[in-house]
Amino acid sequence: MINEKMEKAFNDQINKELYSEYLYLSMKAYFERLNLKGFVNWMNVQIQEEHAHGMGMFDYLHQRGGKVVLEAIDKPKSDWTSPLNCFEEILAHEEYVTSRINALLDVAEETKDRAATIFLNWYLKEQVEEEDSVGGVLASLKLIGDDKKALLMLDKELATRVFNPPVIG
Ligand code: OFO
Repeated sequence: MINEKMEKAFNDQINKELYSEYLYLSMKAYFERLNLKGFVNWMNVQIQEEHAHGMGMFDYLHQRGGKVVLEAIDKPKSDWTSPLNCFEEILAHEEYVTSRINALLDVAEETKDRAATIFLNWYLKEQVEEEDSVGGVLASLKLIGDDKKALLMLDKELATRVFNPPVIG
């Protein structure tokens, strides 16, 4: 049976993962408006990944005999000033999520929940990948500046991203 404090921390994080899904859905709508279909595809993959992250914790909590309590999901913003501005915010968001996973690991340590530590290590590794992949797109956008042709080339590249359902834990 999972400790109450750990259970609460997991429930908070499920909400954050589902908020991430919602945020990327809003960003997908932004890129639809810009008609940048490769960026739309990139967001689509991100949306599915965030859903998988949330559901991974949802399933894990049940596996550990815990209770899932869903809270309201915050409203994401719906406008950005540019693709660069959007990706700057994504990186900041992912860094925040990384800090939350670290906070969960602190609770796991505090409550001596070794099983949760092992499970959460997967999420920490995933965050390293997320920050790296977002950082890569952000670096390209900085190089591109106002070059519309280069932006379209990046859009083509982002169209190739595919979702591979993660094996969590
Ligand atoms: Fe779930 O990794 Fe992004 O937020």
